[in-house]
Amino acid sequence: MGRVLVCIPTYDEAVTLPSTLARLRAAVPMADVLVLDDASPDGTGEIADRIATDDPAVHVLHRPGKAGLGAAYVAGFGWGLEQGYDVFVEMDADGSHQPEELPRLLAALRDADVVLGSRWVDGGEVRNWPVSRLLISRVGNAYTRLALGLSLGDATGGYRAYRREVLEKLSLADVASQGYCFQVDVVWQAVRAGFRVREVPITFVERTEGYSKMSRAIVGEALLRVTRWGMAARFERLGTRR
Ligand SMILES: Nc1nc2c(ncn2[C@@H]2O[C@H](COP(=O)(O)OP(=O)(O)O)[C@@H](O)[C@H]2O)c(=O)[nH]1
Ligand SMILES: [Mg+2]
Repeated sequence: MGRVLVCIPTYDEAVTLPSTLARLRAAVPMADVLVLDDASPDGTGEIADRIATDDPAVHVLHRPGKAGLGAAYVAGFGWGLEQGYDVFVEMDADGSHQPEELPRLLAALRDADVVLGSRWVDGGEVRNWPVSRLLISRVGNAYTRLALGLSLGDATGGYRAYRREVLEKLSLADVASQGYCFQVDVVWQAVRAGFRVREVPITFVERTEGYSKMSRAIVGEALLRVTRWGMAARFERLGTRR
């Protein structure tokens, strides 16, 4: 398996991060952690620094300001590639992605290059989401399947594992997506590059503390970009048929 780096983007997660880190270190002690903090006003960065002082497996990357999940991950992957990690994990700080499920994701990486923790395959589940969030996720995924021709249940989820080779091959610097369509962006690139993508069911548990950074702008960005990628792919196919 090699060296594993779990990347955790944070913005105002002072309340949720400590318990997530503790659970993660207990569930998968062999994995290192990189917290990607966008100068959270609530002091998440300092809390992460304090935890890192006591635990050499925990690292913190401080970024100058809120720039979206995608930019934080790109920076984190770059750091990890430089440090020579073999496997990269994406995980939210708020406890929605249960660290106890990570061993199953990592095991699935044995015969895959990308493993998606999936809410929308058999055995997958979402706890405590209002109908509005369930609808956004289900409709968003259905639209993504239709527009891009992807046969994935959950292309928008953010609990994942990648082999190093995937992140090396993809042009991460070209990933312009800021919000959650970063997730679609990366898996779409990975599929087109011929990597093996596998889904494993997860139970997503909505946070009980802190607040969601999901916004209309984030959904709008995803809709726009997915539509554009889908149309570009269709034109490409038309072009090669001629
Ligand atoms: N570094 C960074 N992290 C972010 C940003 N936006 C969201 N996050 C983190 O991304 C994860 C998922 O965000 P969350 O608000 O829980 O979204 P939700 O689960 O879709 O409601 C959490 O760990 C957030 O702290 C951002 O702009 N920068
Ligand atoms: Mg959340």
